[in-house]
Amino acid sequence: MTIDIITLFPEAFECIMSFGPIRKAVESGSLKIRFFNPVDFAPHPKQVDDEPYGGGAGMVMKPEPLYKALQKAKEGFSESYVIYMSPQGRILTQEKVKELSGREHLVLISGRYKGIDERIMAFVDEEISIGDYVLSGGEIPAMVILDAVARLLPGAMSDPDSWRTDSFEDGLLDAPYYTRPREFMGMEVPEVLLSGHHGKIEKWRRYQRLKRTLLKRPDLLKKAKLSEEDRRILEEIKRELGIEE
Ligand code: 4GX
Repeated sequence: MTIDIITLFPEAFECIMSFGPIRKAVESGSLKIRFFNPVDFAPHPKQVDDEPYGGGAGMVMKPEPLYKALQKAKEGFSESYVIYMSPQGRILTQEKVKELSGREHLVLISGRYKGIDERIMAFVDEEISIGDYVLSGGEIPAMVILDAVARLLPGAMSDPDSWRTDSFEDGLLDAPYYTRPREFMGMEVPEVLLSGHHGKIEKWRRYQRLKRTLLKRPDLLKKAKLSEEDRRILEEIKRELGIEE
């Protein structure tokens, strides 16, 4: 797939492209990343922002350079999906990341200042937010999408099966992990993990995932894919913890 990023600061992406799954996805040929800087599409004197009509503090990104950058990015693609990174969008979820990873061409618009001229929204398919806080630009949100999408592409992960156990894959948080040494600062690794009994280990992990999700992110349980057995275990955990409903 191709991910195009429209930004005034393409250099900001260098560091995350230089290591890890993004680099691997690019090197293996499953991902192509390109940058389009609105400055390169602005006539002399290369002005990309201007004062808002109606007055008020802050600047707004002018529509023409953005539009031209967008048209250039879309050249040669029959189907492009254009995303504007903005706190007004729906909050990014793993489900959305998966959907995006199946597309042929994404264009991510990273705005600065107060935002972009509203008329550019006519060319945007979706607004996506990475959370309810205010950043100084859409670059970090675009990097978040880049990272989350790239790691799902073939060739991005050294262990391609690893995503199967990711948190959110079935709507639950992940189980706790332990590695060597067996004893650390007086704390032991749970016995079951050393038993070599795969059935028991899977059962323990499922139990831990359900318990963690209940305690740390109970909101996720409403949408999680739960079996009858899961629901029975959850009731048991609630009884153990004395949680009433
Ligand atoms: N998740 N920002 C966008 C410009 C802006 C300002 C107002 C629309 C309206 C953000 C986030 C985010 C900072 C990117 C402001 N756009 N983007 N930028 N949180 O905070 O995605």
